[in-house]
Amino acid sequence: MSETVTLYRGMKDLPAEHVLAPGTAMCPGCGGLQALHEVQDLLGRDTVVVNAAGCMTLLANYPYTPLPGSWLYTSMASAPAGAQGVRDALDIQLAKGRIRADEDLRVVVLSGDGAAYGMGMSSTSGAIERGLDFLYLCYDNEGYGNTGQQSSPATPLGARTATELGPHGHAGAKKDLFAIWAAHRPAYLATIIGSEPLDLARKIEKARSLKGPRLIIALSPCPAGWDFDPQETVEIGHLAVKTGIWPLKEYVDGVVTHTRVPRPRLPVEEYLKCQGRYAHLFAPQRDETMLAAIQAKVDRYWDEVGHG
Ligand SMILES: Cc1ncc(C[n+]2csc(CCOP(=O)(O)OP(=O)(O)O)c2C)c(N)n1
Ligand code: SF4
Ligand SMILES: [Mg+2]
Repeated sequence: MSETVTLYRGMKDLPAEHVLAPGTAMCPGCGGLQALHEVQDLLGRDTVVVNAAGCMTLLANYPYTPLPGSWLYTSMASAPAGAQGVRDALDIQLAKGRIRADEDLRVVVLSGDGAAYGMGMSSTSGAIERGLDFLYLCYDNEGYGNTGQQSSPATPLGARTATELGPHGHAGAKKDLFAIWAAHRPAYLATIIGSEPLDLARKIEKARSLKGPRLIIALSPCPAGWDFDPQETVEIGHLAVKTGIWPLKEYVDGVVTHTRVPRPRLPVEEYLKCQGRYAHLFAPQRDETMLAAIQAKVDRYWDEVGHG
């Protein structure tokens, strides 16, 4: 008896009744998913997504992909190595004439901050060093969201997480992933947020037009991990930009440009006070020392980049 196995290239090849509505497995108001929706619309079908374990992994139900292109799942540490394998396979197919140039696919790593800022750093550094032609999209919800919002190397000062429930929240500072990538002199770097879709669209178009290692970091308001009402996602995104705690910027040819300079800059408290992860800074009494430290950090950043 013979059995026919059908290999699907992506959602576009699926019978309509099997197409999953993207986002059905995710928390309502997920800011990471909002950014991913916007980015996927711009990247289109000719894309292979290499996904490191995290919240977005829940989107895929084998053998179906949640995005219009293809989907490969890897361990947290190895998505850039997976991307190298996919890129090499495509290059071999091209060289052997098995696919035409117009059938080539774009290779995209999709990971959370735990993978991008931490566990996957070594394979990321190696991939950039080799000049791998890939786009790395990090949705940064500032913690290990999928496993209950434990602290990650992207958790900001003062935020409470499942592993830092003390009176002052997280004692460390958010790692500067943008600067770490910039030190490798990649082809392109940018920060985005789903609540600023025009800025996001321009940066994705720019990234699409370039070759080599490229990074996009999307701050991703996370109702479940940051403790806010899901309908506040867009407003919290706006406040992240208006208070200056999430600078929107890009890096091209060694030059960093800020694409939105918040003027006047709102006090950072406006952003902090709408999230339960910072509630301990306001009640039962205000933690003036920590609030001042967070504000000073934001002010120092903008002073240093000449927009104070
Ligand atoms: C080496 C390793 N340690 C722990 C886990 C369990 N784990 C799965 S997803 C996840 C959180 C990943 O965090 P992040 O990359 O920020 O993605 P998010 O869950 O926030 O989307 C963890 C710790 C794992 N898959 N591999
Ligand atoms: S935990 Fe946060 S990042 Fe993960 S799906 Fe829920 S809202 Fe999105
Ligand atoms: Mg995360």
